Amino acid sequence: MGASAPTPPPPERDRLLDQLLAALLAADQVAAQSVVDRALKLGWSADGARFELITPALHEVGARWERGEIGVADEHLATSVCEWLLITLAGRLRRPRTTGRRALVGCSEGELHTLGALIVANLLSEHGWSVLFLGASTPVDAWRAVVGARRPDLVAVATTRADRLGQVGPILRAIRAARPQCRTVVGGQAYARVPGAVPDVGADLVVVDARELPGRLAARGTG
Ligand code: B12
Repeated sequence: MGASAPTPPPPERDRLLDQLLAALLAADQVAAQSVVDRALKLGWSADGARFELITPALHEVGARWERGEIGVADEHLATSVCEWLLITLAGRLRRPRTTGRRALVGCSEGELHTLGALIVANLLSEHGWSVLFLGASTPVDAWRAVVGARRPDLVAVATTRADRLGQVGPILRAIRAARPQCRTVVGGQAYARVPGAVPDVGADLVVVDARELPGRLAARGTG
C-alpha cells in the first residue's frame, strides 16, 4: 500500500463517503474502520483515504453541526473516530528510511483543530522526515523555545480559524529568531476561507492542499 496513488473514481468515492459518514454519525468505530479497509482493498492509497474520505466526511460533519442537525457531542465522537482512523492508517504504512531532516508540526496559538496538522505530520513522515508533532494550540513563546531546543529544518503551522491568522505572524517571527535557517510552511482551512488572495503571513510557503506539500517542498529544494 503506497501513500499516494491516482484519485479514486467518483461513484465509488461517493458510496464509500456516504458509508463513512453514516458510521461517523453512529459513532461506530468498527464500521468506520471497515469502510477505510474496503477503500484500501479497492486499491485506494492512504492519501486517497485521508483526502477523499476522512477529510470530506469531517467537513460534512461540521456542516451538519453548523446547521444544527447534530449536536456538539456527536461532532466530538465523529472526530475521535477519525483521529483513530488517521493514526491506524499511518501505522500501517512502511516508512522510508529517514533522511535526517527534522520537521516540527503544530497548530497556531488558540487553534484546537488538530487533525489537519496530524495529516501533515504523517505525510512528512512518509516522505522521510523525522517529525515532532505538537498537537493543538502552541503559544508564541513555546514555539520559540521548542524550535531553539529541537532545531528543526522545517516548521509547519496549521490554522483552521480565519480569526486566528493574526497569531501566525508572531509565531513565524519567533521561529526565525530562534533558528534563522529553519524553513516555514503554513496551511489549513483559514487560508482558504479568506476571500481573494491567499493571505501572506510571512511564511516561506503557504500550502492550502496538503497533497501538494511534498512536491512543493521538493520544488524549493526543502523536500
Ligand atoms: C472537529 C471539529 C472541532 C473539534 C476539533 C477537535 C480536534 N481534535 O481537532 C473541536 C470540538 C475542538 C472544535 C472546536 C471549535 N470549532 Co470546529 N470543527 C471541527 C470540524 C467538524 C472538523 C475539523 C477537522 O478535523 N477537519 C478535517 C481536517 C483533516 O480537515 P482540514 O482541517 O481542512 O485539514 C485539511 C487541509 O485544510 C489541510 N491542512 C490543514 N492544516 C494544514 C497545515 C499545513 C501546514 C498544510 C500544508 C495543510 C493543512 O490538510 C488537511 C488534509 O486534507 C470542522 C468542520 C470542517 N469544515 O473541517 C469544524 C469547524 C472548523 N469548527 C468551527 C468552529 C466555529 C469551532 C468553534 C469556534 C466552535 C465553538 N463555538 O466553540 C471551536 C473553536 C475551537 C478553537 N479554539 O480552535 C467552524 C469554523 C468556522 C470558521 N469560520 O472558521 C467549522 C468549519 C464548523 C462549521 N462548519 O462551522 N471543532
